[in-house]
Amino acid sequence: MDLTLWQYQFRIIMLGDSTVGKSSLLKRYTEDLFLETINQTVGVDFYVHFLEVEPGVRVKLQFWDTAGQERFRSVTRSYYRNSVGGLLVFDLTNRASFEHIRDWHAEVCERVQPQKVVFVLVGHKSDMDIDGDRAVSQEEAERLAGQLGMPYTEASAKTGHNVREAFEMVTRRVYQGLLSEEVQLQEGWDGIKCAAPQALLERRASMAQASSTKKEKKCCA
Ligand SMILES: Nc1nc2c(ncn2[C@@H]2O[C@H](COP(=O)(O)OP(=O)(O)OP(=O)(O)O)[C@@H](O)[C@H]2O)c(=O)[nH]1
Ligand SMILES: [Mg+2]
Repeated sequence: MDLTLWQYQFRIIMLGDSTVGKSSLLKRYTEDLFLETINQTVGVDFYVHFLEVEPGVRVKLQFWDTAGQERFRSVTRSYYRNSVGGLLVFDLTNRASFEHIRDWHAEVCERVQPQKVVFVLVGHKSDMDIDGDRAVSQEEAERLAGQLGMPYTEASAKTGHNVREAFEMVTRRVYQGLLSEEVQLQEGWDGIKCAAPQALLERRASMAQASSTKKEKKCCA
C-alpha cells in the first residue's frame, strides 16, 4: 500500500505556554524520540503522521507546533483558523501553565468563530509526579476540562506514557464529528481535506441508517 495515500487530512494545532513540552510530545509521537535539550520553537514548526481511524480509512495528520512564547503570538494566531483539532497542553509541575489554559482556549475560540476547534486537554510531564512535584491535581484538571467541554488525559513525552493515546483521542473526536456532521467541510477552509467526498457521504448515510434502525428497535421493544 502507498503509505502517502490518505482519505482525510486533519490539521491539528499544539497550544500552551512555553516549555510545557508541546514539541517534545510531537517528537515522541512522530519519531519516538525524547530530547532532554530541545530548541524552543520559533514561530511554528510542522510535523506529519498517518493514522488509520477505522479499517481502510487513513488520515494524514498535519501538526502545527506553535511557539508558546508571547513574542511569537502574532505568527501563531494566524494558524488557529485553519485548525480542526487542538491539544491544549500544560505542565503538571507548573501551576501558571495550567492557569493559562482558559486564556489559550478563549483566544482560539474567539478567533475561529463561527468555526469550532475540537480539543483535548493534556496534563504533561506525568513522569515528574513520582518526585512529588505535581502542582495540579487530576481532579482539578478534569473539572476544568469538563467546564471547557473536552476530555482530559495525562501524558509524558519522556516515558512515552499516553502520548499516542492523546493524539488518537483528538483525531478520533474530529473523525466522529465529521461523521456526525458536527464538523463540516467548507470551501476555502483547510482544517480538513477529504480526498473522496462521495465516500464520506456514503459513510454518513450508513451511520444515519444504523442509528434510525437502532431507534426503531428501541420503539418496538
Ligand atoms: N520531565 C519531563 N521533561 C519534559 C517532558 N517533555 C518535555 N520536557 C522538557 O521540557 C523542556 C521544554 O520542552 P519543549 O518540548 O521544548 O517545550 P515547548 O512547549 O515546545 O516550548 P516552546 O517551543 O517554547 O513553546 C525541555 O527541556 C524538555 O526536555 C516530559 O514529558 N517530562
Ligand atoms: Mg516547542
